[in-house]
Amino acid sequence: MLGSFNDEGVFFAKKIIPNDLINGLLEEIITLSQEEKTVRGGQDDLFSAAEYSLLELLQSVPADEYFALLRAIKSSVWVRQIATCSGVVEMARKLLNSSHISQRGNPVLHLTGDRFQLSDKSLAAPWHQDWPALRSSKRTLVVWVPLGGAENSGALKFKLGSHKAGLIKTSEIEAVYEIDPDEIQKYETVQRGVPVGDAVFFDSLTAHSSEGTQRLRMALSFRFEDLSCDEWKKRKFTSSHIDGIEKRELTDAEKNIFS
Ligand SMILES: O=C(O)CCC(=O)C(=O)O
Repeated sequence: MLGSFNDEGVFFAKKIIPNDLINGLLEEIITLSQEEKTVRGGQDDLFSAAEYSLLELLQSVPADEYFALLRAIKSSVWVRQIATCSGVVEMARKLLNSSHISQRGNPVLHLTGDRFQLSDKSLAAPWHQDWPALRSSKRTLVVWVPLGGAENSGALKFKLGSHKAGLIKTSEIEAVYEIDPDEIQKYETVQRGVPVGDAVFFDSLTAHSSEGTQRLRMALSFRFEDLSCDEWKKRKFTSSHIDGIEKRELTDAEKNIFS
């Protein structure tokens, strides 16, 4: 497992998130975004109910109210519980090969879905590495946890082995640190559906992207840093990612961290 992760920069973990945590979060999303608080049923029903409630909300309140709710959901205790459940923390320790790990920044909520798009700008992410937005420990692990809609084209795409290239040149820093696809064409692309309950662990240098979807696809991401990283210690354990991304060009010193 560790060997293939070190080689490919991505690891698909099966059934690692307890169902009751995902269901608890979906029920909370439904409760907070609609008046009717009695939705019951299996996970697929809950996810469809969450999609319906969020869409109703989006169509009935000003955009800033909708965004405020999404921000509130991100700080839910259910999200914290998912990000720190024992299976996830143990896997992060193994993959980082360190027993001293941290979660410096806050979790992020990712949505794709045609009807959730508020402008002509897609909600999908172009090819990018996460490290430039994080700038914490040299080896930082990203965990991506779908809440629904990621069984097929809603899953992330990865460029296997691209983490070994260090920092890849970016063309655009407006939303994420976008990479020109030509820079990473030599790496094999993998897109594997991720059922609810599974999680994807990837190196923050592994290039990845997402596609626009028709229905809602919702996922959480959070990061683990290696507190025993000497290089990060020298940078006084700073990070560019606490509540959001501080968007700026990489300094020469930052570029040299991986050379
Ligand atoms: O879920 C998505 O659409 C994008 C996720 C992503 O790029 C990330 O977690 O870094």
